[in-house]
Formats: sequence, structure tokens, C-alpha cells
Amino acid sequence: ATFGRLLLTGAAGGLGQQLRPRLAKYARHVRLSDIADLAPASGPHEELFQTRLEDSQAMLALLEGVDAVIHLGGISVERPFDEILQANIVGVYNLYEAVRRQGVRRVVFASSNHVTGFYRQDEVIDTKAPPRPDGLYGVSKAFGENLAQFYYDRYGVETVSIRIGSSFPVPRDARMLATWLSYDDLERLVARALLAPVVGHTVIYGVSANTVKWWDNRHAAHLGYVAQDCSEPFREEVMAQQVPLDPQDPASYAQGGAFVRAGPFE
Ligand code: NAI
Ligand code: 15L
Repeated sequence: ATFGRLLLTGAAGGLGQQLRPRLAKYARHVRLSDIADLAPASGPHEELFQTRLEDSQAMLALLEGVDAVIHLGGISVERPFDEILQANIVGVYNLYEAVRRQGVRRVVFASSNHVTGFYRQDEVIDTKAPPRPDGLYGVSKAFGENLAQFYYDRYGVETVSIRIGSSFPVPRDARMLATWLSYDDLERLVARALLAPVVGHTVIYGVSANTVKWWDNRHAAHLGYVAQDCSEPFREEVMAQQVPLDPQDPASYAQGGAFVRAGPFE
């Protein structure tokens, strides 16, 4: 194993449950955290922490002795601002402060395609395109990416911000034929984000080798990520199930899909 100790936040979530067993081959100790219960440990290599991202003292303790962290914890969809503020803005700040104070070398940050969700599906963007968040959730992920850049420039903490597309067992609708990230490709990408020798702050779209492409990862070639899966074998089944979309509805032509019209919640 390359690492002494890796930390995975958000370990009880959809992607956390996928990565949890897969991280054992990269580290002697895998520390897992969430607000949700993570028990039972699946072996002596696992360390379980029930920690709220809002709790700065608990976060400092969580990061002690950690070599690198994969930060998946937080709100993962559009929600009222106060929830986003606490989990994704205060939470990611507490994470980076704990990382800095404990001398952790690298962060893999689960950003989102919703940082650029208001670009159109008929354009191809690269990671230097200005953010166009499609909601407060996307704004909070843009904040996390900016914080990552600041902690690199100011303190030398390295981050790979992965703008994850849609990571599910299979693509669920026509949009996901372009945005799908298989779980095996997710693992490949996280492994490169952890192991690439020099990353500074690198932003990359987390997507499989799908035929329909909206995102160009040329500025992240130094990570050495090569996707091996493709959504195309699911096309027929997905299109047969697809509910027809109103072409005037931004959800049908924006890259962020239905996120572009989520909320407000009052
Ligand atoms: P999820 O919602 O299933 O998991 C998030 C986890 O974070 C949950 O287990 C939750 O209990 C925990 N959490 C939430 N608030 C917390 C707090 N205040 N303190 C501590 N823990 C807290 O989300 P999923 O799908 O597993 O995504 C993981 C990460 O990847 C999220 O940051 C999400 O925004 C990001 N992402 C996921 C995508 C996907 O396709 N699954 C796409 C784009 C981004
Ligand atoms: C996200 O950021 C969400 O966390 C996830 O649940 C999916 O909806 C995904 O984006 C997507 O865009 O499909």
C-alpha cells in the first residue's frame, strides 16, 4: 500500500459506499467519516468516525495522522441555502483548515459538473472556462474549488478537484449518456488524483469515455487518467425509457439538466 492512512469523508453516501472497500489496496489504514453511522468496520484497517463537517474541533481531530483525504461529504443536490452553507461552505473550510494544521499533503475534492451547469449541451468546454453554476449547490462547489486554489497558492496543499458528472451504476436518462462516470472509472480517477506525482490544484471532469462529449480534460492530462468505460451500450434502453423533454425548457438543453430549475425552496 502506498499510503499509511487515507481519509474518506461522506463514506456512508452513494459514492462513499463504492470507494470504501476499494481504498484498502491503496492504504494500510482507511479512516472513514460521515454524520451517518458507518458500523461495522469491515476489518482492522478501517477507523470509523461520526463527524459533522460543521464541527471544526472534531474535524481537526479527524485529520490527525492522515496522508491524503478524499472529500465526498456534504449536500449533493440543490437544497435551501442554510443547509448548503453549513455542509458545503463552512464544512469545506473546516476541512481545509484541519488539513493545513495537521500537515496533510493532498486533497481529492468531489466537485461537480454543476459548477458549469448553465453551459449548453451543444458546446464543449474545458476546465478553464469560467464557472456558470446552475444553483446554490454548484456555487458551493465553485467555492470549494476556489478554496482549493487558495490553499495551494498560500500553503502548498495540493488538490485535485473532480467535477463529477453522473456516477451511478448505469446512466439513468439521455443526459447521462454524456455525463456518466462508471464506478470503476471513478476509482481509476481517484487513484490518479492520489498518485500523480505533482498536481498543484488541478481541475478535471469526472466522466467515462462516453461517445457524446461535453467536456475537454486537456489541462488535466498530467494526471494520467484514462477512462475505460462508455455509456453507449446503455443507449437503446435509456432512450426507450426517456420521457420527452420540452425543447424550450432549459433543463433539456443546459448541461446541468434539471438542476438548472431546482429551487427556490421558500
Ligand atoms: P451522497 O449524498 O449520497 O453522500 C454524501 C454524504 O455526505 C452522505 O452520506 C451524508 O450523510 C454526508 N454528509 C452530508 N452532510 C454532512 C455534514 N454536514 N457532515 C458530515 N457528513 C455529511 O452523495 P454522493 O452521490 O455519494 O456524492 C459524493 C460527493 O460527490 C458529494 O460531495 C457530491 O456533491 C459529489 N458529486 C456526486 C455526483 C454523483 O454522480 N454521485 C456528481 C457530482 C458530484
Ligand atoms: C451531482 O452533482 C449530484 O450529486 C448527483 O446526484 C447527480 O445528480 C449528478 O450531479 C448529475 O449531474 O447527474
